[in-house]
Amino acid sequence: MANTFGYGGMTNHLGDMQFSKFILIIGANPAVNHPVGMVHILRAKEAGAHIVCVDPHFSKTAAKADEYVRIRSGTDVAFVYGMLNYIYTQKLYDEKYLKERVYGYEEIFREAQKYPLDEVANITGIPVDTIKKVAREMAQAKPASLIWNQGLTQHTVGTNNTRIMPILQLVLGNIGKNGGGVNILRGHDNVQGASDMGNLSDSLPGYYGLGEGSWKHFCTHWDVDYEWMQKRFASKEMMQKTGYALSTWRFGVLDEENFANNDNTPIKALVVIGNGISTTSLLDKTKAALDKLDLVVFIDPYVNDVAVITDRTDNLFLLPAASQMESSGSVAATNRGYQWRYQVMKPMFECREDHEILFDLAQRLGFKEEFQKSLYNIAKKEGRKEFIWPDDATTEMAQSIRSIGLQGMSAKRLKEHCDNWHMFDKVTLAGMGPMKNQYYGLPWPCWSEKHPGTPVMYNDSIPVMQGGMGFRVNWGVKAPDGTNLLSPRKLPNSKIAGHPAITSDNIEEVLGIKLTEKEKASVKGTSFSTGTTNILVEKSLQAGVCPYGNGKARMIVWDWYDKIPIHREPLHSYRPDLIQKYPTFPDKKNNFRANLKYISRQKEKDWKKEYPLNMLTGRLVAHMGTGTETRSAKYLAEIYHEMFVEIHPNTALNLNINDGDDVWVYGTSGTKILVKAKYSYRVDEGSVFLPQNFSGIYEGKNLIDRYPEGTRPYAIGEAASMITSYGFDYNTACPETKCGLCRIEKA
Ligand SMILES: Nc1nc2c(c(=O)[nH]1)N[C@H]1C(S)=C(S)[C@@H](COP(=O)(O)OP(=O)(O)OC[C@H]3O[C@@H](n4cnc5c(=O)[nH]c(N)nc54)[C@H](O)[C@@H]3O)O[C@H]1N2
Ligand SMILES: Nc1nc2c(c(=O)[nH]1)N[C@H]1C(S)=C(S)[C@@H](COP(=O)(O)OP(=O)(O)OC[C@H]3O[C@@H](n4cnc5c(=O)[nH]c(N)nc54)[C@H](O)[C@@H]3O)O[C@H]1N2
Ligand SMILES: [Mo]
Repeated sequence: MANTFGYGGMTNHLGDMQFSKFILIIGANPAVNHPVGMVHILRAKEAGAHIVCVDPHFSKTAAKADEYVRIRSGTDVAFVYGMLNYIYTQKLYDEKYLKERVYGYEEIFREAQKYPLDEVANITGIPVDTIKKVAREMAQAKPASLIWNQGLTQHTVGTNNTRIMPILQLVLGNIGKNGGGVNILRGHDNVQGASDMGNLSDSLPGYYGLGEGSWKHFCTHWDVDYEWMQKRFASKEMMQKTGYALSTWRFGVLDEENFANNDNTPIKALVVIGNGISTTSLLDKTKAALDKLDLVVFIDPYVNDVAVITDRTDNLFLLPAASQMESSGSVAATNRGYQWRYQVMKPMFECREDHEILFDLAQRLGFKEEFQKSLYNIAKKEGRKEFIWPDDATTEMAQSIRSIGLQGMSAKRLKEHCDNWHMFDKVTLAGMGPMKNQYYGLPWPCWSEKHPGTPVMYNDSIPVMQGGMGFRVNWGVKAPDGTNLLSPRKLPNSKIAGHPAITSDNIEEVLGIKLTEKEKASVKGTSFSTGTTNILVEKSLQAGVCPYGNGKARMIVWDWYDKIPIHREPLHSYRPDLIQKYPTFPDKKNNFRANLKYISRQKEKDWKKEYPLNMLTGRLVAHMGTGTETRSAKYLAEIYHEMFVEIHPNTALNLNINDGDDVWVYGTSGTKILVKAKYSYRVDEGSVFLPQNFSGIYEGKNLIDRYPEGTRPYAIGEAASMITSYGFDYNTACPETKCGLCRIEKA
């Protein structure tokens, strides 16, 4: 997503799917993982939309779909190229849309020719007629919506997957339309907010990146000295360098060859706040790293699952955090809309809200004053001595995060929305009565206090003040081949066609206006996303244009290894015969500070010989994430109380395994888990499925006695991440948990 359009997130929203005529659900299981969102999909179905679910596992969503298409995991790019091949030869694409709004589609159509349908059928396991049928139905339905989630991202080609899907939707002209779009159903509560806030190792908040300009932008807003900030780091280079990721930090503790990527220093301490971490592949590496560190701290309302996995006996701290019921503030939903969450009860016992723990940490580290300075500044402006948490923090976010347009948001507006739920249409999100002219939660971008928010992104047929916009101009106005990247189209109420992002240097020329000397001085050297005043944005809105420009979506990312997405076999492929033709990426050094293996791992040996089964993983409706919270809830633990592996009876019986037997499942890293076999027709004969929601048993060893008195979960089990295969997305380092190989033996 991020690299096709420049932003991450869902383009439309859940209610908007009720306007779809066709919904392609690929690599997502909303019936289990987004049951409330699923209601909208079922409503669309009742209204006549055709629902197709493409998944290697016959999921609960597949059961509700009009059509289930079984795909071999890790081959979605090939499947979509098959569709594109057919769409191209049958001229089912939206030519006008492509010409006006898209750059690079000719190259995509050329690439699609390399995927004849019988070849695609061979790669994916999907019959030629099915590929044609899905392509035809989707192309003819106007509009069609596309939904994906982790079934597409947790692969070495995860980024290629998440690029080919918007490409398909652009070819069909479905982006920027009600009932269309790419709808990525996000994970945790507030995961959208967490990424907006920059809980990422490659960017400051608001997707500003880590460059000097970004640091300076935030130093200005935080009112701290840039030089002081730089001194927090070993060097300027380290300040601007992508950090470790959740998946790669272990290498920074364990592997000496990796220390060079981290200024020749091993990681010595780890603070875990709000993450299970037992859910990351190579759990044995996580354990080894936890054992080796000097200091480990968990900030969590529960006993974090890996706290019982590590053998360390000292310098391991559990700091009890308050739960969401005991805290308050803004949280972002999957549709980029923010909501206010009120505190339900005061924190119980000795637990404390996360921010209080972090304020104390900042104090011990010696920078509490700088950490809180902008909050005090906001209070001072309003004549207060003390800041109000979390309201002033929301103001700080809104004022500094202009790249995605949070400046129209405020604690006051969000509380009004929350207090007046009944004044918003549940399907369109449009406000009514006193809430007229705003959309529920002010989905970003929300450019100013008068802006309504943006329920559907990239709709250039409505005025900017109603949430209209073209595609963001994020990579210059010309492609390296000289092609103009600006859109020839105009937003309604505007005389200005495609234009670059608005800056202090170009505003007069682009908008055809004159700034006063005073205005000029206040915006000098800034752009729509930097600086401290909203003048550039307000002037753009007055001229009827979107401040981030009006450009074309690009299908070619010219500075990436795969300039356009292509199919590459998984590292541990179920079809080793296809590796020669569709090899994985070259090994990559310094990928989120780790030296990661790709081709050398794929070619290391004939993996399938030792590990003949394709391994799928996913979620259970009654458990969340690692299951720490839900397995501690009596009634949820009762629903799924033990870890299992779904296996086809034909496969199981050939291995002398009966339904309910204990089995060892061996992973390609030489690790193993002890689980119950569950006969299932939801998997094909070559695949098995493991839920990801268990922890507390480690290679057969029950760790329940390690939980402190009174904290034992009701259900424990082996973690799938113990045996999921080595492998990381080439661009994001997300682990390849959605396809790997394994071997099963009766215990
Ligand atoms: N009840 C419950 N709800 C949750 C969660 C939970 O743990 N429990 N977790 C939350 C979080 S953090 C997230 S990120 C979301 C995740 O939401 P989803 O992505 O929907 O979750 P998964 O079940 O992991 O995977 C979805 C589907 O992808 C399929 N799949 C696997 N490999 C492939 C492939 O190569 N191609 C295709 N097309 N499909 C494939 C799987 O079989 C599975 O049915 O759910 C959120 N909601
Ligand atoms: N095999 C396989 N592995 C996977 C996946 C898969 O599909 N297959 N999916 C991956 C994905 S998408 C995800 S998101 C991860 C799951 O992600 P995890 O982060 O491992 O899952 P959770 O159990 O939700 O972890 C949240 C932790 O935060 C704590 N917590 C809850 N509320 C608060 C709070 O207010 N403050 C603090 N400080 N802590 C809090 C909880 O007690 C828990 O320990 O799993 C990943 N791993
Ligand atoms: Mo997630």
